[in-house]
Amino acid sequence: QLISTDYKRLIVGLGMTGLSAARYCQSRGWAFDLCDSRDVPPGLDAVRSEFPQAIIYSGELQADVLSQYDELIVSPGIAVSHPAIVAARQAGARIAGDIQLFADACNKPLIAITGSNGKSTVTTLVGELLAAAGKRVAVGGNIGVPALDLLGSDAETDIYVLELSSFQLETTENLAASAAVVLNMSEDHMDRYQGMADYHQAKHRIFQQCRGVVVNRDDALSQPLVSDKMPRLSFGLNKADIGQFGLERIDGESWIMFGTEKIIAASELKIKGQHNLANVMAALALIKLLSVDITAVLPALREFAGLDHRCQWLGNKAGVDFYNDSKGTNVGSTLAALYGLGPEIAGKIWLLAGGEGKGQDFSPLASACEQYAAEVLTFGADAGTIAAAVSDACPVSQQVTLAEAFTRACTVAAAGDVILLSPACASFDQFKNYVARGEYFAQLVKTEISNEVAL
Ligand code: UMA
Ligand code: ADP
Repeated sequence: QLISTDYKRLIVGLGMTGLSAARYCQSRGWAFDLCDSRDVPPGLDAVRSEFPQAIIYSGELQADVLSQYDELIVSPGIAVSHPAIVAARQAGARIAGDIQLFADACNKPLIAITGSNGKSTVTTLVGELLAAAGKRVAVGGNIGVPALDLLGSDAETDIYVLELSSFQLETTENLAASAAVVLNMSEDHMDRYQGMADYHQAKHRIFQQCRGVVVNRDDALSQPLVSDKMPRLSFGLNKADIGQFGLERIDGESWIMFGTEKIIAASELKIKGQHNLANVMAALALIKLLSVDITAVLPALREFAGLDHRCQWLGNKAGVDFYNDSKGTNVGSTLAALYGLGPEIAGKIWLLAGGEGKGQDFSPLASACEQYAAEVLTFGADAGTIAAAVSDACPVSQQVTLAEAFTRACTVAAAGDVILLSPACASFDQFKNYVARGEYFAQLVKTEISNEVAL
């Protein structure tokens, strides 16, 4: 890259992404400064000693400061619509993100995955299937390891797999993925977007300069505007055409098919629910686009047990099953949990939902709750909003905390029922993150179950 030595870079945000970008720039010998909108960014002293040459600005982002720079490397937790960032852009600064820096440097095949739900499941599964096919694979992005950190072991990597959020895509101009997918689209992050069109536009940046696409036939909003000549594989919960993935019932069994070829029966998989069949097909399609032999990875597919906090079975007490779906942070994921579990159980679901609603419309929950929920027990900041959206469809009990909602559910659930935490909300009003919320719930369940043993 021919860039003048006085090209001025500012890394905006001192979270995981900002620090990985700083380390990356440092490793390349590029000068940079740092800033964070918090008065006291986390780990400030350590940052100061790791990057002694950088100016560090903290506190509310200032237009006059940001506008002095040629390039801003903006972290996903900061909206690019922030007035100071808009001013810098108008003053001529390039607005990039860590994923753009990664794309600029990456010269290996890249599988890029976004969508409203299922990203982490599909990303992990793709990683495991590629490893089973003998590929040296590096997995990261929104799933947890910043993309730039993966480049450290580039020499030992055959394929990169990135989970990408809409926030990361907003600051990415030309990803040039070998295979890219928008798994599905439903409302999320409406506190950061003007509406679905805006959110859709951010997600679809994943297809910029891509060389192959995977398409969800059941979701028009997932379908890319790319040339008909682009290599393309589709998946859907219906019968597949030749050369596509789909589902078929054969002798009473649901099968994942590739055209007319049987690939794997749903009963052979450890992960359950229709949404997970879609996830499996998406993963198979992504690796097939990279010419990986899918029959070779079927043993690994059978072994894949899914991730914690996603419709995870925790145990049973007196015929009541407990499920932790703390990663169900939007309406679409909670619907997947209700439609996934509802038809499989003898009784009804006691749904624990609530937290920070991110400006979502909760009304799509009503008909699934009417069909499958005994009661919706709401808690947290948006307890009232959710209650109002579903109260015409099913009984509702509004609580303050998750523990209170759980205690009530335990007293009223009967054998054959399920107690499900699938909040449809972010956790930040009452927990550090969805993991902390899920672990807290798992502890409540553990205590409840061990009480029975003690009796
Ligand atoms: N923050 C400020 N001021 C700043 C910088 C950050 O207030 O100047 C706040 C943000 O508002 C946010 C927090 O600090 O609440 C973290 O923001 P960040 O951009 O520094 O985040 P990172 O630590 O770099 O983590 C990010 C992703 N986080 C977000 O997009 C908010 C992580 O995804 C991701 O794993 C990581 O990069 C590595 O790529 C987490 C996430 O919640 C899991 N993602 C959202 C989601 O999945 O719904 C999009
Ligand atoms: P993401 O990384 O997009 O948040 P995860 O795989 O972590 O996706 O799953 C998040 C939530 O979405 C969980 O509640 C999970 O059960 C649900 N989910 C997973 N796959 C799908 C899908 N294809 N459609 C709808 N919901 C899904």
